[in-house]
Amino acid sequence: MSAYSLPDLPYGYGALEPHIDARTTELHHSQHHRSYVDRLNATLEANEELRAAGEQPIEDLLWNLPKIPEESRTAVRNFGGGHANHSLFWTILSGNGGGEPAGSIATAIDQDFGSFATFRARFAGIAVNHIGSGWAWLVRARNRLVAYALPNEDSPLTAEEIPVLGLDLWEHAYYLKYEAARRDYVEAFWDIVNWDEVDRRFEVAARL
Ligand code: MN3
Repeated sequence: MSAYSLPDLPYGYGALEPHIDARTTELHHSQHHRSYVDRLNATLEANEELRAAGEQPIEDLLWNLPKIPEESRTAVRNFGGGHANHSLFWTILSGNGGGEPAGSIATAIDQDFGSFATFRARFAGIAVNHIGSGWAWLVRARNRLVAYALPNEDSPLTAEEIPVLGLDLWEHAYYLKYEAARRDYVEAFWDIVNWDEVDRRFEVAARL
């Protein structure tokens, strides 16, 4: 029995064109994300103690990472993080996205960063300057919004911080179209952010 499953994308593989090309989205979802799900399930199935752990939502599994037996913890961190991160990523993107945020998230960004323009420049700087694989994150932490990068598939949830926006910085996320120009990929990201979904996630996080 598989505990976790690959979610369908909320749009077709070409929906994020021209900002993210269809082939990249297809490989990213059907190969990379699927591989995280499969390897997470294999990790949980291989350890009798972990079978019940796979019954919780993926977010809870990562929140409770310290409770995972040490011999399996790195695998759960990587593959569970990969599943959670990509599951968030697909929802905060939209072919009809872009523009500026509205609602509670807009107010919070103004409050914690000064303005949307300041936030956008800070987040883009973090994303462009991060070395190697990882993600740029906007998280709700200790009642405020914070932006930072984490390496690999590490999830903010493991630090008990709630991600509301994330940008995949692995080369598989952009290299087919952008090659070494990560800066252009980061710039294109702003045209496909689904701010309604970011706002929804922020409101859920603010209630926790
Ligand atoms: Mn990825």
